[in-house]
Amino acid sequence: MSSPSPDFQASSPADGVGRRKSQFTYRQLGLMASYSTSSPLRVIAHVDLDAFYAQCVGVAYFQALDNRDLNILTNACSNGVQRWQGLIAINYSARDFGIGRHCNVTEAKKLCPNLIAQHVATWKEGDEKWAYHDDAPSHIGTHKVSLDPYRLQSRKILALIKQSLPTNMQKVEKASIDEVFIDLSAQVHSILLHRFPELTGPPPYDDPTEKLPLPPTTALDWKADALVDLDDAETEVDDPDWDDVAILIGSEIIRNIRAEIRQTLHYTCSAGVASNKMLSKLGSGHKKPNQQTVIRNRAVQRFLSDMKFTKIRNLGGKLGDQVKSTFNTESIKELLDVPVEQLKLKLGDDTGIWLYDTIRGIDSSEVTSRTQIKSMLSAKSFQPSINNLEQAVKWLRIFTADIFSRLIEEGVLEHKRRPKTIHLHHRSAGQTRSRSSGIPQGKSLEEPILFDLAKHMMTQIISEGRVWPCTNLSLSVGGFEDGITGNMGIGTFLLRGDEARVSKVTSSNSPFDLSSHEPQEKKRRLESPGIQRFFPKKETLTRENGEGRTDAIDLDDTHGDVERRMSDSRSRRVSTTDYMCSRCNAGLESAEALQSHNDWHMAKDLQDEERGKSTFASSKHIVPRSQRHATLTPSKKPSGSGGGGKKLEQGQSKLKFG
Ligand code: DCP
Ligand code: CA
Repeated sequence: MSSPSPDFQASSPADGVGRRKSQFTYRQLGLMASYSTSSPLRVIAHVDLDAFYAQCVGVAYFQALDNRDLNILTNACSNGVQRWQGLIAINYSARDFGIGRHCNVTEAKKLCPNLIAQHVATWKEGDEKWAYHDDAPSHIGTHKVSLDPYRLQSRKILALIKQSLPTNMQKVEKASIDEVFIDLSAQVHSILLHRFPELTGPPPYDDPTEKLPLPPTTALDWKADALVDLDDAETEVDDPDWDDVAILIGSEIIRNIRAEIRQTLHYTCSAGVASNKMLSKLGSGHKKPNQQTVIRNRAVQRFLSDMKFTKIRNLGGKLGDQVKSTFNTESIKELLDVPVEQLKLKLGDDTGIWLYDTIRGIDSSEVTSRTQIKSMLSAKSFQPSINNLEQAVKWLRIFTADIFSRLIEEGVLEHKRRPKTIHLHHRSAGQTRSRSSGIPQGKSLEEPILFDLAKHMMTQIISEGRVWPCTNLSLSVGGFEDGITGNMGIGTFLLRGDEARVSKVTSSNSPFDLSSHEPQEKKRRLESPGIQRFFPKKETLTRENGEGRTDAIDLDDTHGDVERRMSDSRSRRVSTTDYMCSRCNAGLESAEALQSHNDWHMAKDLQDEERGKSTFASSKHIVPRSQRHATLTPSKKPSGSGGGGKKLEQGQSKLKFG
């Protein structure tokens, strides 16, 4: 063992002797390397593309070398992307004219006559490929939005972000089509050790709970980052500690990544760098466009207290409304005065504690790289309704093309992942009929296979009679399998020939119907008014109903969809047969149904686990409260050590210490 540096020897025996120490321990530093959510030194970034669809249009023009529209790219020109008559993306130049998502195209053009409004790409009824159709805005009945062009750009950006990170440190979570979270902790940890060799040695007395030495005398140069002020903007009474240095390194990494995205792919984005996901997301939206905001731990209270809690993830919807009406305020500052007991009383224990932590900037949810899709859905509500098989088949062609292009993204052509089941839901006169089928597994999956299965299921539904007019059709695939799972080759999952054929199922026992087989206890949980009901369910679906947002992750609609399927099936109980689920004793009518049912359990477990992690992690008190306060409340260290007591500039750029 190498002997501790003289500095450590001087300071170890008793605090206060010799040089002051960091508030962080060797153990906490080490935890960064394993992305532990309990390290107070975590560095998390959120990157969000500015006016994303509008930039996609600019970049597309740029790539087509249309000089007129080079202006769009440089933001010198006002542009927006419309979906039917509404605007869904508006570049920042157009926003200067007061144009926002609340405007329709006519209103926007009044505000800015030179606005270039491009309609999103659409599938036209019967077409096999999406395209840009000038007449789409007035043909909502015969067109369906395609997100393919934006997904393609999104993929390129995500790939570039990953490439910019060390190969073994790519903890990146795609949060939506244009935003990602990146856990930079391990990379920052390795840079810290490289730049500050004094951190590499074993802790004094080999005790990992020993405090680190303070960072050396240096000035933290925050460059052009927007740095959130402290309570008293003119003073920085505390010396920088390793959390400040860690966040500074994180912001350097992010600045480089943003520059790379700009240079290589021509997109601007904004970012937030902080110690957790919630804060980093608030940071990326703080100053836009093309800026990054750093929220140091010491600035968290100030940053949050000026804010409305409805801006926080998961507090924008129903839960936010309930909190607002219960406590008669939208202000975080005012809500900070409400005792935790009161929050628990009014909102339930879990929600109360979660809220108490959240408004104090505490969030130990993990950045999860697992972006494994569990199901894909393509749907359309018809206004006016459709009335015959020919029309339905035209839409099924579009749905299969839409789903297949997403399957390609999932690596279906390279046999990385593929779905095992396909499901069709048909709605008429308030009644939903469903059919499911296994997807033949032995050979390469191709689009016509899905199309044929979809048509076959449609014909079966039609044979029941009374199916027109149809108000909604939706096609989905599920039961995804990796090419290789553990020791099991893909052969393990091959369906026998007869299993692959279309099987008739009733609505109530469709494997896609989350409610039909679910254990009573789980069903109760879904229906119970706990915190979960406020949060969107994370499935990857695309649904279009002529209103609202269409996105790769269309959360609210997914929720609605599950709810709808639950209530649809309540009235039709399953008649059970020979195949019994060992987990919940549900009876299934066939081996395939049982397998799909087991898939459902697995998917549900993963979903529960994922939701549990993201929403409840903080409420489980993973970080001891005492430690949280150490992180979040700048300790007023005695003056006389380092730069204590002096008036210092924002961000400590003039600090001298050590
Ligand atoms: N989108 C949509 N419908 C909505 C909102 C957004 O289809 N109601 C699409 C268009 C957006 C993209 O999703 O370009 C990303 O959404 P953001 O909320 O991130 O908004 P922007 O990227 O357009 O703007 P900002 O710069 O504010 O992030
Ligand atoms: Ca965005």
